[in-house]
Amino acid sequence: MTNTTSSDFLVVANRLPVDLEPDPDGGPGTWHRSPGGLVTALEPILRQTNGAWVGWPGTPDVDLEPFVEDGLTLHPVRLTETEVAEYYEGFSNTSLWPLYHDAVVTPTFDRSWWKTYVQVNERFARAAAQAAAPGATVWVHDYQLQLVPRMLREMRPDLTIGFFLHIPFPPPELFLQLPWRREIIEGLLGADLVGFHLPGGADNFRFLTRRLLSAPAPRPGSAGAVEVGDRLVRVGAYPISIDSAHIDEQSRSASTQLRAKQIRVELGDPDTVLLGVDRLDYTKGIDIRLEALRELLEEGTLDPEKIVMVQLATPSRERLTAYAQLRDDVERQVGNINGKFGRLGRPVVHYLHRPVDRDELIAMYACTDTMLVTPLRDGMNLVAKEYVACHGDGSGALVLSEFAGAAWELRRAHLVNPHDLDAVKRAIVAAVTEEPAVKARRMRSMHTQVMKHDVDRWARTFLDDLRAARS
Ligand code: GDG
Repeated sequence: MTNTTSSDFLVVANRLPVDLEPDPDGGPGTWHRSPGGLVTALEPILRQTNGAWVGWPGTPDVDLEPFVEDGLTLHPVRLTETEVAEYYEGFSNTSLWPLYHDAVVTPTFDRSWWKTYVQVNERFARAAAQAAAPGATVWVHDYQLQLVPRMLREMRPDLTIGFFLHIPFPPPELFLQLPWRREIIEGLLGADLVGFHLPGGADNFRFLTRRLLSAPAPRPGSAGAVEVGDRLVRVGAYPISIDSAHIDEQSRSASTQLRAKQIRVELGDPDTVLLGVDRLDYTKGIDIRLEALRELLEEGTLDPEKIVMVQLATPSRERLTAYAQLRDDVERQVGNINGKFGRLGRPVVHYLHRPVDRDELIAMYACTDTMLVTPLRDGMNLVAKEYVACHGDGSGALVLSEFAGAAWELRRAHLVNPHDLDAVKRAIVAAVTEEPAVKARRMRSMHTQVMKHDVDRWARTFLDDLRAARS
């Protein structure tokens, strides 16, 4: 079914919330919901507002008309194989992604990737300009599309444009390495409101507008807005969240509780279940938690007969060298631990390199005693919040990196510096051995925070501020 009517509310993101999987026999292909934080966060809001979504369907070189899938109006943007390699894998994920994550892997800057990034951003801006009704609100997402706000404003000055960055916005000394730093800042300033997860990101951005564009310091009473010619661009912090009530309810359901018990039996009925859930990405610190576990087993602090760790590692960006390398390293670590401490039918680490379905994931959160979230840098980390939402009964414990955005709100977690291996080990031991009453107090306080600050509130706050910014 097609739908060509223009929309009053539009989301523009690199990926559509569904993936087109081509048929091997050349047929039209089938649609699947695609994984990832952004989709999880935005789907409920779009359904409530009857909005439309502009994005790439996940397969190169396909021409598709706008269509409606599962109640969502989708406007596919075509990318060629070369564009995927240069705009997405190249500039977005080999230049910007590592640069914005504290350069934990050295970013590569390539002039032809940049040209393709500009070209693809123009195509997204054009697609949005075509799909948006007069005076519509357009919400542009993430690091792949930082030039779209300015391009779209030039094409359609009638639109209200918001931009939200889902990954950290780096400190100036890192951002300034980018050869096209000025263009990116100018691109973002095309929006009426530029949002980040945390106030630190917003501060970094404001500083860079003064440093690179000589924007005047924000006027008192302007809530830190940046002056660009005769326009005022609002800048703010909007910590993203999850559909907390839904996850909370699902975790309490009889079927989830039953499955949670079964999982523990399938794992050999250990005293303690540890869990990690991540895209297989070098920013997530999967290797750090495995190293901590290995040392704790080696020293005898943890008993391999009593503890089990599950690591779900969703495949991600598999064609990039840094990701293939990480996979090898993680799989070697898992093999090492199991080779040394497992026995027949009883590995210590259960590792899955494939996505599991949502119901199974919730049951896993529910049956887990200690969740391990140890990124070196992470914009927010929805996994930490999802885990907390599943423990409204006060059970469970969370080990959380200080460098995940979630640490800003989840102060009662076992917060840890992931660069300090001894500290990670201490945090794991503390989480595993803490008195149940103390544990429950921590978890209940975090649960209250996550229930109150859900994704709905995040989106409403952003969109209210966007309306206010425009008026
Ligand atoms: C980016 C930023 C920011 C994971 N494995 C499975 C699965 N997931 C779901 C989780 C969660 C989502 O994917 C991952 O979200 P995160 O926030 O943890 O991480 P990124 O993908 O890196 O997201 C991040 C986010 O954007 C939102 O702004 O928080 O900092 O990097 O919802 O549950 N879901 C299923 N099976 C899996 O195996 N069904």
